[in-house]
Amino acid sequence: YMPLSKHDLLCELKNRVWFKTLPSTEGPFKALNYSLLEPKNTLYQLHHDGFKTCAAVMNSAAILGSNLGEEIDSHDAVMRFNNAPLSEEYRADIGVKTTLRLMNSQLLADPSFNFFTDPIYRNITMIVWDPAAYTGDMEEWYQNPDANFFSSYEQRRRMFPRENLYITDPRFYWELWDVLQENTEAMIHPNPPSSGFQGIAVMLSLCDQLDVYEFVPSERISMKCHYYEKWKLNPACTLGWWHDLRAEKYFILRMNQGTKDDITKKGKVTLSGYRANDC
Ligand code: NCC
Repeated sequence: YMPLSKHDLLCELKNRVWFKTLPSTEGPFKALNYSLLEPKNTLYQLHHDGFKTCAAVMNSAAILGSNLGEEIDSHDAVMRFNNAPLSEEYRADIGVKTTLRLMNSQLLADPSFNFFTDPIYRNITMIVWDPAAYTGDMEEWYQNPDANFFSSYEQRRRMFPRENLYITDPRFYWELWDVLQENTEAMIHPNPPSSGFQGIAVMLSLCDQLDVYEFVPSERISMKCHYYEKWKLNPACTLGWWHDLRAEKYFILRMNQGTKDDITKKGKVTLSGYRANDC
């Protein structure tokens, strides 16, 4: 096992991991005419010029007290995850700007997330993924998704036909998983990568430079889970259980172009995007 350099790790991602939307021309999605439901432009057509500077803000409680809100909002594009709220009380630490939101399928399937009414899900680009088997059997996935979100997706597409809401092709995150496993000395869980890690890969394909906040934890690391659930203690949120967050975080740390101080004080890792690298 020979660890790759920063540049070679990034090139592995660049050469093998590009975001793809649901294969609407295959299997059940073809039969169901899913291509008619899809947004008019692909993610790369929509953001064809890409972005110079980007931020990806994790849902970690460690961001509380960081005062990073302004710094985060000064990026050209900001990605947030799942139901991460933008309420006034968190603004100073997390900012408010949101360009993209990457969510797991629970957010659409479970009505308690108020996906259809909460303004945090309006006027942004959204990506939703659902854990599918590594085998890539689309029929089986459609019949038995991890969370029952296909009907909500259809309903939402009819409600807001001009919205850019994408379903991830499971092959995207399994390709990402392959690169993670091949570059991790230990065996990792055979589960899809976390939303945070998937989002980092999406942003690397869109941005020249990406600042990732509180993925690799700062000195504010704690037992707490989310910045919006101050009472919930669960170290697995930060260290992983179902998702192999430790492997993901170590992988990202190995590509860091920023300083140690940025990690300790800000929980910030700076990565150079696909476009900024010749591979
Ligand atoms: O917790 P979650 O993730 O929504 O967080 C988004 C991403 O932020 C990073 N994170 C979060 C908390 C923390 N203390 N440290 C972190 O590094 C992770 O990279 C994470 O991916 C998910 O990945 O989709 C996840 O979603 C939740 C949950 O479904 C949503 O929050 C909606 O309630 C999962 N929790 C459960 O299913 C109970 C979580 O395992 C993964």
